[in-house]
Amino acid sequence: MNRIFLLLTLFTVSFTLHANAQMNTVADTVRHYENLMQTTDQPEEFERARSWLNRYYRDQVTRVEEDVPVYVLPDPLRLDRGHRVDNTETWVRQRRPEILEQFRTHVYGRVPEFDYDTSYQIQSVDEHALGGLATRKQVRVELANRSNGSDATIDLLIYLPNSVDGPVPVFMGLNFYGNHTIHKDEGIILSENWMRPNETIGIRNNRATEETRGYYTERWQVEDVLQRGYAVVTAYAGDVEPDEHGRMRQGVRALAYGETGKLAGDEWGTLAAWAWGLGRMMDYLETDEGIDHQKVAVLGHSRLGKAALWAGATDERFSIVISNNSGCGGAALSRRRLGETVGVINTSFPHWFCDNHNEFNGREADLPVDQHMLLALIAPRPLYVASAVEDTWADPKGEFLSAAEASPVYRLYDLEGLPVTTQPEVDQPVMGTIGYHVRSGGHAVTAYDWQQYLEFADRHFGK
Ligand code: GTR
Repeated sequence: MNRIFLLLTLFTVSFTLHANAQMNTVADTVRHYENLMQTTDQPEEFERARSWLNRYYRDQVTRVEEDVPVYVLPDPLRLDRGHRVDNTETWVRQRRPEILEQFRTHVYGRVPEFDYDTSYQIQSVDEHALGGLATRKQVRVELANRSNGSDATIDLLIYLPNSVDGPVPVFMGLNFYGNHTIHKDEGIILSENWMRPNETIGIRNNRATEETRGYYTERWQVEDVLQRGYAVVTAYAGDVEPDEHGRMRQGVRALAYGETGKLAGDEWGTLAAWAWGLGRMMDYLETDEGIDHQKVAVLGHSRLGKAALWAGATDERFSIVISNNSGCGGAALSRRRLGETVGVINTSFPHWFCDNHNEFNGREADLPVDQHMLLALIAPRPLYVASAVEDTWADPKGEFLSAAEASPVYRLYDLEGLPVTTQPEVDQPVMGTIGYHVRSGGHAVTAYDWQQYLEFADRHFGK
């Protein structure tokens, strides 16, 4: 009997030791690779660390509600020192800047100080575009930093509705593969810039081909938007900065660092660069007499939805903010860890966030903020969050809850945030100062989504 007991004890002890040793090995490897990703200047080494970590974090991804951990969200209406925020003045002067600062330091990164000059080149104007429906303008925004010799250009495509005497309200957003993808219109200049590989849509050798013209017509609904009296303004996100790790110096971040300058851990990633670019597009709109720059709705899909939200949070000139299926790092609550997680996104797209954000890989609960606070930064301006039911990677429920949890900040302004407290049924939009719908179908922007955005903008722009 004693011997059996001894054997059992020995077995348990050795099993526990072995398991602990294994756990240590995994934890050590994670730490080692996390460190390597931040410090190495060897591309192969970086890639080895990145892909190992990416597999590691992907293995932990959950897809079901039952696996959502118990979590406590930070309170948008409580100052870091603990005092409750119960008026808009304290919100504007203290709490809002506190939250912005936390997002800058730990999530998107701050834009450093640098000087630059701006000029605008009108590249073409056609007053009879789209069969006379619109005036098409193409404008190049030129940005240059004389002190370090770097420059960047952003090519704007603008459609103004001919049926309305200006100035007109606007829907503005970045696109994934060039301005010419949003419509078949042959007058749109084909982008010559670097693009992410995408054979299916006709990107060859990292460049757009004619095949891609009009590929994303559904995502933009140009005719409908114009017929409703709105202008459409877009630019290729890759003009602002190419969407690939290591290409920072080919976009606007080069303006700050030139060829050699180094990025600090709390300085901007690509999402913040895109958001900054949206601000430069807005600068142009302020100079265009055809545009009502008090009525600019900024919108974006997916990664560009994340950028649109951060643009809306940091630049209060955007008067409506729309997030389409923005998911992790966008509207969805990070602490739910359903679908894409912080660890997965930082190792899939290591250039999107600031380097400090990596500290929260697998540690969402330690973030001083969550994404409902990003949405709250948009208050009191109208905000629309759209999900798609099959887009589980973006956690539709997490996007909804985030909008609901931003509502108390809207209520501080005596505004109805989101008019409901439980997630509406599929294809049942709700519209307060915050709007929300979960559309049937998957990760996309569809005519249905646009109908809601137009309706929402009509209401808030008083049309
Ligand atoms: C996915 C990424 C998402 C989302 C999406 C997109 O690969 O995991 O965060 O941004 O891309 O932009 O289409």
